Amino acid sequence: METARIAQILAEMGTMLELRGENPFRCRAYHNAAQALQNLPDELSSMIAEGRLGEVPGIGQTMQAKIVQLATTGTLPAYDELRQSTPPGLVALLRIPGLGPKKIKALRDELAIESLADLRTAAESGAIAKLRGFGAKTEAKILEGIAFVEKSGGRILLSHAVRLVQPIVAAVREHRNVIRAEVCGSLRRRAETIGDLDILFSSKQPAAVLDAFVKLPQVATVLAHGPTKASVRLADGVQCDLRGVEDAQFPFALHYFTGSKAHNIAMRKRALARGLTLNEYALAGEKGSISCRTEADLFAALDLAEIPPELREDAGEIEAAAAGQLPKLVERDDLKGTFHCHTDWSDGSATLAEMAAAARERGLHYLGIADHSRSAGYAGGLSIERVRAQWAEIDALNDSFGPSFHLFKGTECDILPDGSLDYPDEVLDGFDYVVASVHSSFQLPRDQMTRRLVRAASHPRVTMIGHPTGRLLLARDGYAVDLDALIAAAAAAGTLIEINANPHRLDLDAPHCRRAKEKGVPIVINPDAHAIAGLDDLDYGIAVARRGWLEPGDVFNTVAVQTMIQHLRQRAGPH
Ligand code: DGT
Ligand code: CA
Ligand code: CA
Ligand code: ZN
Repeated sequence: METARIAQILAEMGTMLELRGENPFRCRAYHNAAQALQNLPDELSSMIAEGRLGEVPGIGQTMQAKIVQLATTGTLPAYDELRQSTPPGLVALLRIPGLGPKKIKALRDELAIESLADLRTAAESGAIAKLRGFGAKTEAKILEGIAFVEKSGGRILLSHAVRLVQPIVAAVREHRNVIRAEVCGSLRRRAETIGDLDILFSSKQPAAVLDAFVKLPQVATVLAHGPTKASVRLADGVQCDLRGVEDAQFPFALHYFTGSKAHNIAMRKRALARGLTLNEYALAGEKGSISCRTEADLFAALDLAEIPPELREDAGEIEAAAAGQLPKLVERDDLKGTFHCHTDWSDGSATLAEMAAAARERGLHYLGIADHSRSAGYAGGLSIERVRAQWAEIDALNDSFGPSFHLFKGTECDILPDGSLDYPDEVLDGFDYVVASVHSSFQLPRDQMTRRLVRAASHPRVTMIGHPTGRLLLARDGYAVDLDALIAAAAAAGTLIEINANPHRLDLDAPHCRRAKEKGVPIVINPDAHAIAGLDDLDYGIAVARRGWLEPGDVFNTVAVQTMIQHLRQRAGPH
């Protein structure tokens, strides 16, 4: 059995014993042993063979016997018994913010709570508020926690994770014993949703850093706290893992804990093919370990160009890096402007002038306005008269800007259920560009929805398709649609497809961006901003584009303002 799995089993046993209220020292022994296994100086199998397991601090005699049994037979009766006698729902309660083993044991003893369902019933009836050591506030918190866990499966949006991690990683970096620290895991890869936060640091005294970490004000519950690793639950229920390594190990650990798991496995294979072993601490060969100062050194040691974290999904990035064919990924500074922004003419909160000023402050040279169309009554959709009034105001603002900034007249035009558009062609002709989006009849069968979007993408006045699947991350699946058919139609008509950078949407997703690129469909990164702050969401759109292998040339809004003015004029044709 793999060492990591053995460590996991011991940790799980420690947790189950805690939930039963066993002697804390006994529980600790399991967690310490699990921790020690993760930091072994050598391969477990050779340490067992040489009888050196006893030398490892944190592994006592009884624990040694258990580890040897697991390593050699793959089973441990004590583990199976514990699992059988621990209700499976009980461990899940640890995911609720503010509930540690002690509280869970009290709930089980006093109210026979053994699952999330039991917990909800008790909290809703007010029984928890009456328990000693709980109270009404805790009960309300528990109800919130249940809602969160059920809604998200425990995952959170990338934007949420970024907000949470920033102050924590800053605090870690400020600690005087820290040499360097980085965010790893799915957050460093800029995945659209995040399971837990992973932070890595290097230090000569990791224990002191971890002691400070578990006392941070953001921490609600300490799940595990050892000499080189701690896991905590933050006040809003999210788990955060912090690991410390020696500085010489940092590049290897950074690479390993950035993942993805699939990428790591492929990298380890590549190392093995060269007679090297790669793990979270080192890259080693016959003649000892190869020292690396940075991740780039690690890649170079395997004859690879440095692979950006966003590409590390074992989706061809290692082959591309070996062949010197990695894309030069688009960056935020490549964006010269953006489209699909709302103002207070429809359901936005800022005025045209305010949005323009905010865009300029963010280094953009053009901004495409796109208030809702007339059918979108729920969102203050614009009548044709209001559209013409808005054009006049945009013309006046453009006169005041000069050549370095430009507002484009646009609309987020509803795609009606039959695929026709919400304004007549002669009105559409007056816009500089048109975003066409679905905002109604989400339940259409897949073939009908596909025909609807294909028809819109083929319309000569449509510049781009907005949020093409309509999904809301962690809240609502997208409507059923054949995206490949949409991409093909967009390619044929020269229509663009949007990456909606709103962190709730991130739609088109990264794998389909890559497909669109292959089919020659340019992508446009739009914030769908409904307020000034929404413009900052462009960073999340860039994350999706990078995960989709896009280069500046694949992204429409990387061209300069004067080129864009001409480009849109040509697309619109003479009228
Ligand atoms: P998440 O937290 O679900 O959003 O996704 P990650 O990728 O952050 O996953 P996490 O937190 O479980 O682990 C962080 C990284 O550690 C992961 O991306 C790759 C590495 N890792 C974790 N478990 C394994 C494993 O069993 N094998 C290998 N090769 N790598 C692993
Ligand atoms: Ca993670
Ligand atoms: Ca983790
Ligand atoms: Zn929309």
